[in-house]
Order: sequence, then C-alpha cells, then structure tokens
Amino acid sequence: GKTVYLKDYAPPSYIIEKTELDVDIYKGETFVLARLQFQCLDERPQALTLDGEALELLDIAIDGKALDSTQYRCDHRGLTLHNPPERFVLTTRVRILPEQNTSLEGLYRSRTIYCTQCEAEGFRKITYYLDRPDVMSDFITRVSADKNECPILLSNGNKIDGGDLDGGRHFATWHDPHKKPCYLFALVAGDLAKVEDRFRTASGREVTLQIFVEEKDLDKCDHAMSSLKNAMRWDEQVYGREYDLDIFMIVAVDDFNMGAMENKGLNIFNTSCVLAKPETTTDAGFQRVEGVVAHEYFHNWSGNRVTCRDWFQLSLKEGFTVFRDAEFSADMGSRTVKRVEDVAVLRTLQFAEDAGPMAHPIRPASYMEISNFYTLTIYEKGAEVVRMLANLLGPADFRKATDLYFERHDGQAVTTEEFVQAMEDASGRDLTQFKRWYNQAGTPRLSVTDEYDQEQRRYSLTIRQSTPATPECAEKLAFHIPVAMGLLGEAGELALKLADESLDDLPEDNTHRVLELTETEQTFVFTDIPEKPVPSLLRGFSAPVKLDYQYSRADLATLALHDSDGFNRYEACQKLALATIQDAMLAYQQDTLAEFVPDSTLVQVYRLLLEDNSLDQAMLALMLNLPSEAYIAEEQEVIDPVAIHFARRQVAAYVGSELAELFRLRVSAYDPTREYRAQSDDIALRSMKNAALGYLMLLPTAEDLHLCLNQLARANNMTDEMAALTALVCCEDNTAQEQARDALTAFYQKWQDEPLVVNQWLALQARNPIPGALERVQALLQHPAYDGNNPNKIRSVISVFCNNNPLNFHTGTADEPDAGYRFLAEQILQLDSKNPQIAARLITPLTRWRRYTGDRGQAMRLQLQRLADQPGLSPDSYEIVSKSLN
Ligand code: DPP
Ligand code: ZN
Repeated sequence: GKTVYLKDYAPPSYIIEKTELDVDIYKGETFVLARLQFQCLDERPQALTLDGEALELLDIAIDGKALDSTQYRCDHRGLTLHNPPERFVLTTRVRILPEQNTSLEGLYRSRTIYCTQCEAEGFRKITYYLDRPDVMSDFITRVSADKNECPILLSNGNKIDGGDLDGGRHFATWHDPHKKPCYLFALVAGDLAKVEDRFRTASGREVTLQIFVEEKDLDKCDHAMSSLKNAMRWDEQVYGREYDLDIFMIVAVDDFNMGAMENKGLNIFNTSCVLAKPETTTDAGFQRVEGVVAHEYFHNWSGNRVTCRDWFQLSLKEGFTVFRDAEFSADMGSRTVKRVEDVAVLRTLQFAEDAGPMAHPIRPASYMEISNFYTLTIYEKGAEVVRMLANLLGPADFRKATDLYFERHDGQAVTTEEFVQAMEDASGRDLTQFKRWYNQAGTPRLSVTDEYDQEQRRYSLTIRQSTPATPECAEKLAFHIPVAMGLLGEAGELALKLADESLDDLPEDNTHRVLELTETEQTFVFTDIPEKPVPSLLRGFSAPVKLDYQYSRADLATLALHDSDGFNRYEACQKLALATIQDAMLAYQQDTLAEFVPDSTLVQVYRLLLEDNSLDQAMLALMLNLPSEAYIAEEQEVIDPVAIHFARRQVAAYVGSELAELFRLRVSAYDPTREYRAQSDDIALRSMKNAALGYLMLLPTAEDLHLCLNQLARANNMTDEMAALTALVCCEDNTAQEQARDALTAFYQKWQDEPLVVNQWLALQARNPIPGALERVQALLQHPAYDGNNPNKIRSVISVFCNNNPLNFHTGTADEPDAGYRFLAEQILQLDSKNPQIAARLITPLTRWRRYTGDRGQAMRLQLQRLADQPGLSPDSYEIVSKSLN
C-alpha cells in the first residue's frame, strides 16, 4: 500500500477548462470519447499524468493529431503525456465494460439501469482525467444508447440537445453551467419512470423536480419529494441558500455502495434512501429518507458550489452537511429525539473508531485508500465540531460566518482552514486552539469533581481533560471544550453566577451556562449557591467527549425526572441503566445472575416517567430503552459480549415484568387500524407502544403473545408489522418460537417482491440473538432472496450479523467458538476482488480484537492475519488489515 500525505499536497500543474464527453452505451461495452481542453498554470512540466483505471485506450490525439507510442505511456494506473504543450486539446477514446463492473465505482449497471458513482476516485474508471477535486471544469456530456433499452438518458445540468440516431438508438446532450470537479459527474441511462413536481425559489425562479425510479416503485416517491421541497425551503430560510439550476433530478438504483451521492443536479440514490411508503417502510426508514434527501440537496452549497481542495478535507463538506441535515431533521420533527439518536450513534460507533487502530482526526494527515475514510469520524464527529462552532458563535454570528464562507469561496476548492477562518472573521473570535479538533484524533475524557462550601455558599466544579494516545499522535494538547451545564437544587434549577461574572453580564436564562474548558484542568466557582446541587453537565451533549462524574443513583433519578435539559434526562436514564446492568454483569461473572435482583431505582424512575402524561412519547421510549450492547461494550475496559448480553437481558426482563401492567396498557390502548402518518407525534406513539411490546415479549403471558400476534396480523404499516415480528422472532418462549417460524415464512411470501422489505426480513434474522444465528445466517446466504453482489443484501445479512449480533458473532457455534470470525473472513475474501469498498467495510468488527479477552482477541487477530496473507488483497482491505495488526 502506498500512503498519501496531506503535507505533500501540490496544486495541479494543468487545469481542464472544458470537458466534452461522448458516452456511447452498447450491450456489453461502452465507448467514451473525451475532448479535454488543458491549460498549463505555471511552468510547463516534462510530463503530465492523467488518472485512468480499467480503461482500454483505442485512440489518442493532441490538437487533432494522433500520438505515436513515443509521446505517451499507458499503464494500469494512468496515462502519461511526455512533453505536453502549454495549451492543448487531448482527445482519447476508450472502451469500458459497465456490465462487468462489480466494484460499483465508475460506470456500472444496476439491474437494468446504467449509472455512475465517481466520488471519490471513480471518474478515472470512465476516462483518463485529472481525477482530483481541485480540478474544476465545464462539462458537456452526450449520451447515446438503444432507445428501447434506455429511453431515459441523463447527465448533470440542463439538457441542450437530443434526438434519434440510426439503428434504433438515440442521444441526449447535457450541459452543466457550473464548473465542477469530476467526482460530481453523473450519468444515467435506462428504462425509468418519473414523478415530477415544481418548486419556486425565494427569488421566484421555477425549478423542475424529478424523481426517477423503476415503474414498480412509482408509488414510493411522495415522501422523498416532499422532503426535497422542505429541504429547499429550509436552506433558503436558515442559510439563505437557493438552488441554482432549472432542474433537480434524483435517480434510485438498487446496487449502490453508499446511501446516496450529491452529483450536481443529478443525485443518485440507493433505493433504501429514497423509496418509502407506509406499508413497506418503517418510521426509521421514513426519517432516513428525509435526512438523506436533505443531506444530498444541502451538498449543492456545502460541497458542490464550495468544494474540497483535496480528500483530506472531506469533513469540510461532510461534517458541515451532516450538521445541516441534523438541524433540518430537528426542525421537521423533535429536536431532542433527533439529538439523542445522533449521539447514540456517535458514542457507540464513532467513539469505538476513535479508540481503535483506524482512529484519525476529522482532517486526517495521511491515507492509503480514500474510500476507507468515509467514516463516522469524518461525518459524525465532523458534524459535532461544526455544532460546537455554531454554539460558540451563537446563531447570528454563525449565520454571518456561513454567509461569508459561501460568498468568499463560491466556485472554489478549499480547506477546513478556510472554513474556520470564516468563523473567526465573522465573529471576531480566536479559534486557534479550537482548531486542534481538526488535527488530533481520540475522544477526550473529562473527569469532573465538585465541592460545596456551605458557609461561603460557594460551589466549585473542577474539570480535567485527557485524551488517550491514538496511532497518529501520542501526546495530545488540550482541546477547547464547551461544557453546557446547570445546577439542580431541591426546588429546581438554581440561579447561576460565576465568581468572575459581574451582575450586569448575567444572561437572561440564568440557570444555564456554557463553561469553556481550554486548560488541562480548570475550576469554575459559583457563588451564592444555597445548597449542595446536583450538576447537570454537558447538556445537549455540547461536546463529543466522555464525561465522568460520580453520581449517586439518587442524583441520577433527580436528573432523569427533573432536569430542564431533555438530553440530560435521557442521559441520566442511560447512566442509571448502565450502572444496573454493570451490577448484573458482576453477578454473571460470579455465576449468580439467576438470583440477581436489580437495584430498584431504575424501575422506580421508569414508573414515574410512564405515569407522566406530559412527556413526549418518543423521548419516553428512548429513556426506557436500555443502553445497547454496543454502548455497554464501549464502556468496558475488556469486552465480554456474553456477560453484556445476558446481564442486559436480565435487567430488561426485570423491567418488563415489574412494569408489565403499564406496558400492557400502552399496547392494548393502541388502535392498530389508526391511519398511518409519518409525523413526529404519530411516530412517537408507535415507538413507545412498540417499546412496551418489546418489554412484554421478553417473558410473555398468553395475553401478551396474543397482543403481539394481533398487531402482526392487523398492522397497516411496516413499523408496527416489523415491531411485532421482531418481538415474536426474538422471543425465547417455545410457543412463540413455533409461531415465529410460520410468521417469518408468511412474511416472506407476502413481501418477496419488495426488495427493501426483504432486506429488513434478512436483517431481523441476522440480528436475532437466539443461539444458532450463524447457522441461520449461512442458510440465508443460500436463500433465493440473497444476492452476494448487492451491497444492501450484504449489509442486511453479513454486517448486521457481525456488528449487531455480538452474542452469536463472538460465540460462534457449539463446536467452534471462532466460527463467526472465520465466517466473516471468508465472506470478506469472497467479496474483496469484486467490490473492495464493501469488503473493506466488513472488516471493522475484527479490527477491535485488542478490546477482547485473550482467546477471543487472538482468534479475531488470526482471521486478520489470514486476510493479510491473502495474495492480491485489495488496497482497501490491505490498509485496514495492516493498520489493525500493527
Ligand atoms: N454520498 C456521500 C454523501 O453524501 C458522499 N458524498 O455523504
Ligand atoms: Zn455527504
């Protein structure tokens, strides 16, 4: 593997002013004619190398004159022109094989549709080019294909020409008036149906909106379309950003490595992120469609109009755009719910990444394969860093700063430095220290201690920060960390005054402060505090850190029931549940789990919450949700997945039986024929009712089983149908198990023609914790519903089993405890030569081997070694394997 370093960045020696492509699609082969207008920027180099992979060069000419073999050189990485002129037109003609392209990068075929994926470095599989984001060009693309097979021909920008050709073929020509890097290029050809709508921008321009899908999916486009219009309006109102072309197109394809792609004017989506209707799509699915449609749309400004100079800057567009889409979703639904869901992902998956061998800062200093860096760190932690900036600046200055950023850099390819510079210039704040968030990896840990002085009525909080070593850096400098907080007393929130604040400066809401931690250790002193308070710390999860404070269970109950900050109420529940589960883990290790009775505080708190009618039901469901096995694992020094599973289950069963009456009320009070709406209050009702059902089905009575089967039979939407099926399938009760087998078969028969529903059916079985999962998963791989070339299917079965079924993945089979690890390695090896991007992603669970006890860790390591020893392993997989073994 060859490593690329940020410090080696050099601007391109040539730009490509104009790019003209003729893409002629035939059965089995496609011809790409490229005319590129090159212009040297400074001193003329001796050679110019263009990127190109898997291309068969047929013709090559400069300024119309064919080159002889002394004038260029071609290899498997690209094309080198010797002694190129200062300014010239390069014409190349290549042959490519989309039908055989299983990597799903470049031009490929998904079912009947030809489509492209160019980010990050896929364009080089279409033609020879300067495939780097700081080369921005004007694109004219002419596509031709058989008219019957491909009646729809699309590319970026506006359609400027089209018509029939000989031999039953036709063509369309598209021009994109905005200069763009080639990673934003897109082309689609196929037999597609469309839904069309219109949007009038704030300045009164009419934009045509089109969603292209296979005919059978026309009934699943409404939600994406309304989400798109909401996103367009929101970006005008919140960021002052208007859309800039006459047409905006979305195309749905079934085979896609990512969720979706923001190509200029022609977004290409994984069907899983665009299609939705109540019968086939869960509430989570609806919310995902809304979020991803908005995310890709928002990229039009944060990514396309202002793009990245190089791929080290990926978080410039991704972190910012995730922050934008999260705020959009918060405004469309429930803000606290959205925050809780995002933080849960961040601090299980991203924190684990930050503590593992692939840890990297949100602006990495090096990489081997850029597609391995589309990570939770770049996206989710990147978004947290933008969120901290937004909170430090406040709404008015943050808006000033983003306006400045967009205006100053419109049409440019820039770095994260320029983003922070705009924040500094607009606000006058010095963000020098804050910038360490961009360069240092690892999750900071805050240890908080406090002291109350009754006589002086002073309360002091001492906060220490430390960040563990990560592969790129052992010694960390102190971060600038905003800690939002308040203090709870007997009668409620206390008025706050820091010792160095003057009475005139006190904010209007005097019960809330943001402490800015900049030193390794700092003490904040509050005066005139009448009693020893319970501190509510890191409200709203104001920074991506771990926080330790020795709360008593009574303190946690106080916060869970009375904090004004919704996030911290949830957080207190999580901490309380975590402590209870940790007690149970201790019992497990001492072989006394069967007799273990949990501390009653948790159930007392849950009961009071359930009886509080004023609570948002979605928040209630989240507060009652025990920490996930992944989150519990993230909190363990050495991970014991078996203890975690059984301890968590024991606590869940206890909660379920103690509160059974209240849960039963929730389930039976719900009318399953109630009309489905994907609105947050309805989603909230369903989520609480289904959480209740989940608890009841841990140790179901005959009545509970009946409630579950009734819901399964009568549900008019996939959320309720899937919740009932899940509760049934994961229930260990013998009667339930018999019912579950029939229900799974019936469900498949009912939904076999809906691939996205079949994916959910596969995923449910892959994550079912009941012993025997590996055998079940192996059987699923032989099922007609499975397709080993389709990323969504691979994710639904293999990823879900290895990531979301820790008990079975880590215990294997009765005879072979390492069978899960070997299974994963075999799947990776099979996939690696076909689709290296997806293969490399599958490796993640094995990379965590150091966190597990001796035998397990070594068995995981052995499989990594097996991958490392494989001749011809892809660079993608090699990078992850080699870094993990180091
Ligand atoms: N498709 C990915 C995203 O939108 C990469 N840009 O985040
Ligand atoms: Zn993105």
